[in-house]
Amino acid sequence: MRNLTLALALAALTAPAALAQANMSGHDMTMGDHSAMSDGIHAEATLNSLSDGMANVSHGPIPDIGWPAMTMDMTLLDGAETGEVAPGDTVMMMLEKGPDGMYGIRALMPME
Ligand SMILES: [Cu+2]
Repeated sequence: MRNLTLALALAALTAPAALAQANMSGHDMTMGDHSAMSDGIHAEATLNSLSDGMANVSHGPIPDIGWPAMTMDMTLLDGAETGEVAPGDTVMMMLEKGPDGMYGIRALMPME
């Protein structure tokens, strides 16, 4: 009986440490994912028009990738999410490099 109590006490002591370690590795993975996604750029823009595979946007400077403010056509990447925005909206653009190495739109989200 005494051994069982000791075993339970040990389990209670070591469990939180195991949990903490799991959290730590989870955190590390999140950090790793984030740096792996450093190609993902967010920028605010006005959506001027939206057509199949293309969006025309007016965006401010995007220092992350060295772009000045401009109005431009941008490719919509395969499977880009644009369902909740319409021309005239102020949007948050999520940009990623496409297969051609050029930045394209991964998603357009309405600005709150
Ligand atoms: Cu531009």
